[in-house]
Amino acid sequence: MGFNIISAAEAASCIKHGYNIGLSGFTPAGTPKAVTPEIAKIAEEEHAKGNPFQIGILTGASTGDATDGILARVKAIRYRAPYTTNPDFRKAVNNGEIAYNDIHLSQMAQEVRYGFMGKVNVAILEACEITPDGKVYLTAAGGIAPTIARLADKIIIELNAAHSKNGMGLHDVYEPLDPPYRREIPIFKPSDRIGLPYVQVDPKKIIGVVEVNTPDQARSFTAPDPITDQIGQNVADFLAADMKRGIIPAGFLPLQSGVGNIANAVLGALGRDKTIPAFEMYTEVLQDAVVDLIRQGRVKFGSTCSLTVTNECLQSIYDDIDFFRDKLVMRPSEISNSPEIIRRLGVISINTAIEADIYGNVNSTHISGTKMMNGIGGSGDFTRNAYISIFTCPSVAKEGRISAIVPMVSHEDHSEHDVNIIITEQGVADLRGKSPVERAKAIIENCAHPDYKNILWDYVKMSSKGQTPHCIPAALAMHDTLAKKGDMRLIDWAEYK
Ligand code: 0RQ
Repeated sequence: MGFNIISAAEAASCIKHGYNIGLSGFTPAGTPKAVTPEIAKIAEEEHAKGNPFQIGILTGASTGDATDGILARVKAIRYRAPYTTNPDFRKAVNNGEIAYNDIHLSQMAQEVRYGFMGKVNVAILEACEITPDGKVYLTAAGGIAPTIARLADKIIIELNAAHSKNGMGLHDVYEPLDPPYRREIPIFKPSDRIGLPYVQVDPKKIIGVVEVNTPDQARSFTAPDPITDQIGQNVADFLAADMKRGIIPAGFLPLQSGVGNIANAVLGALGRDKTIPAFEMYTEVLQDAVVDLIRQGRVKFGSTCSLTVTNECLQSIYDDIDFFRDKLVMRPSEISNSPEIIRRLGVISINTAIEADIYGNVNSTHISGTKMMNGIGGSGDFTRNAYISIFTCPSVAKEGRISAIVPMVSHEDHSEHDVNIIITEQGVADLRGKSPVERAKAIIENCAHPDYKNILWDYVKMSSKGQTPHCIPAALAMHDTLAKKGDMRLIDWAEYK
């Protein structure tokens, strides 16, 4: 191999206060796991001595606890972009301890290249193989690895034996040029390959290789429940009907689906619905349900940024690589989430909302308007550019005390101009071609929980006329009622007129 084998602690000692580190990975998949806990130890030692020690973290999407969790707990993160999911990180962000820049995932690599986030001092890349001339074979995700590897002053490789070398060849590594020299990204179908199976790095920049044998910190799924199953079925029925009407071509269109239990249930339902032909995915995360569907022949090809699957599922792919090699590709997030390609391919996007309003604006990130949940992730990349953009969510949260359908979202990530379809377990609101007033009717009648239908109609009745009727003093009154009385059903509109 020709590189120094160093310990994780030795590698971490190269990271100084004020550095920006760039990490491979996208979700816990493919994220380094050995060096970052050692950085946390250095931070604790320095803090005990009264010295400052904080770093910036630039990566593809969320990481595992070994990065966002451990480093947030020891207050070692000054700056972080983009998406995260860690509860301790979330707590620190909402306490105002971390500067968190929640940008669209497709933009992360280019904004690092444009210099918007400062220098990348050190890149840490997880690999299943590295060659003496600097060919780095990534593990379970593309993320922003090619960009940070090129820009960083120094590189640390975590060579992780838990990822089989069978994974070599699953990646298609491609980095676009920057304006004004940018050209089209020549992907015309999900299975097109346009790059290299490895990240080429300058071997002189490699400080050393840390040998690791640690699986991804994958999240497991809770079993689907009747609500998620019903949402999944509603999505499948809607898509089948759109195909029958000829809106979706008979050969179907590539799908994108977000993370989480709802997304997994949706994919399960689509797989079972035999009126929908075998389809392709052009997505950013691929979960266990899709791997099963590939095995069953229901999914013909999966283009993704990461294999965000359970460790058993990942191992089963490595073990059966001859079957999967021509059915899967992993791409950098700049390509998996590229607006250009999403629009060209006619991707159907399916993402999860925290809340939606009666006009079709969607909040995917903030609880009650101020507290960050996870982040926008790739949901904006796909929603804005999809052929059909779908949002799903249960109609109520917290045993019915919170309605997911509200008069006005308390934070907006996806606007009424981009959102085509809202689906809850109650039903489907098709917003395409509708005015705001028509949309309100569809959303309240088809998606709101029965406990909230009259409440929402009462709001509409008290709104002043206009293109988008609202009663501004009352627009966030359901959120205010939740804060004051703990249950949105206790709203008294008279207090807000
Ligand atoms: O709370 O955790 O205390 O039980 O929010 O909600 O219903 O379990 O749904 O896990 O799929 O998460 C939008 C956050 C949904 C996620 C979001 C509470 C609810 C529960 C979680 P508990 P569920 P999920 C691909 C695309 C944005 C990014 C994205 C997400 C918790 O899907 O981060 O889509 N999406 N990226 O009780 C208060 C409300 C609530 C509420 C739900 N209205 N008010 N709490 N909850 N609605 C991924 C990538 O880009 C990598």
